[in-house]
Amino acid sequence: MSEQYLRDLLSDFDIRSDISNAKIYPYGGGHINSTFLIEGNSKYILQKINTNVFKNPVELMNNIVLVTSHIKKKIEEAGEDPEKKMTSVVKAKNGDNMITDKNGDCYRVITFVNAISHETIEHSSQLYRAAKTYGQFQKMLADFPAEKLYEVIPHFHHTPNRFKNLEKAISENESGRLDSVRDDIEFALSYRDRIGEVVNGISDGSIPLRVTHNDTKINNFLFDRETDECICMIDFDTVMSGSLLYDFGDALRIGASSAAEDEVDLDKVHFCVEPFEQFTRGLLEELSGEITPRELELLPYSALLMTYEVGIRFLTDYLNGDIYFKTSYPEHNIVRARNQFKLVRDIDARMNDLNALVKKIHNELR
Ligand code: ADP
Ligand code: GN1
Ligand code: MG
Repeated sequence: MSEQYLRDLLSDFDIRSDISNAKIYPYGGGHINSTFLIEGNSKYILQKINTNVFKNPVELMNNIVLVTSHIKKKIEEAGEDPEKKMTSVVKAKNGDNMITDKNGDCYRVITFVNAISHETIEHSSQLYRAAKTYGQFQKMLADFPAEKLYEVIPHFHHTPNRFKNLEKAISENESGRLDSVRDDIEFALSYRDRIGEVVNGISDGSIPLRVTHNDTKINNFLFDRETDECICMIDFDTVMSGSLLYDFGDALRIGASSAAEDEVDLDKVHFCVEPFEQFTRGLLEELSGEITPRELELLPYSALLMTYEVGIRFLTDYLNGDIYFKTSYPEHNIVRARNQFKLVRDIDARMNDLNALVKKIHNELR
């Protein structure tokens, strides 16, 4: 995709400000889509949607428009400017939510909220503010009709299903890398009996289904450049029915890690209690009236579960030959998997402390 190619694509979108001299460059650290910043008088995000991952981009874009419009309406009702607090999909000139080029590739333009994301956190208070933003996101979507959402990736956070995918990847050994990851596989398989709590809770009704984000890694929260206030969430590709526990756990697996998701030196990778405490406090301040006893009980477990789940997804992708996540070098996925597994060990070792901490915060807020 040359710069000129992207510039030509932009002329098909209904962009009202002059971007004829805008600079276009790759932006952000997402693992799925190809993201570009359009920097002219106004800024925009241009993304090539990864249609290997998202097989139904029209339905996906419809979900995003429905969810962001619903949220913007709530922001407006609260007397604030929705354009400053939430992203919008910029329509194509033909009225569609995206364009499909002659190669069948799909592109979308999203407004740029004047804020930045952090790949790792710099201060644990950022997690408190992120949790508040997440809690408000939950509240704003509480009356959203979930049946209007297309299930973009079925069983996205069904961990036992992810486990089966790992077993399949092991038996197929598509990449020929199996022998080099025996220890990692042994670790992953040892959790077989401990990964069903959330899906079981959803089945028996103790865990309610809600409209959830499903990809709450910390770089999907935007923070004000100057004040570091958490402005909003982005990356609504996976908004679907799900459990609050998915979002809680997923936010903490990077948010409470001492290091980047692909830090190679595992001595530098720890699960930190302080950001966990901050996120829990922020979330419970917003949602303690809504959260069920079983959800409350499983908050620490969900950090373990979601970190484990992503770990086995990286391992699976490594065995499959790096066909899902973007990678920058051949060992990238196994480095990520080992990093996540180090966190899993750490969370597991601290589970009693984390459980006690959640109870303490809950009691304080009652
Ligand atoms: P991916 O699915 O690949 O993660 P994202 O939509 O999360 O794609 O975008 C990748 C990164 O680009 C984000 O983590 C963030 O840094 C940046 N980004 C995306 N959309 C916006 C936006 N509207 N405003 C500001 N930054 C954005
Ligand atoms: C992907 O798109 P991004 O980079 O925000 C992935 C998440 C994983 C994450 C691991 C649609 O998130 O599920 O947790 O990588 N998104 C999708 O970092 O698979
Ligand atoms: Mg993202």
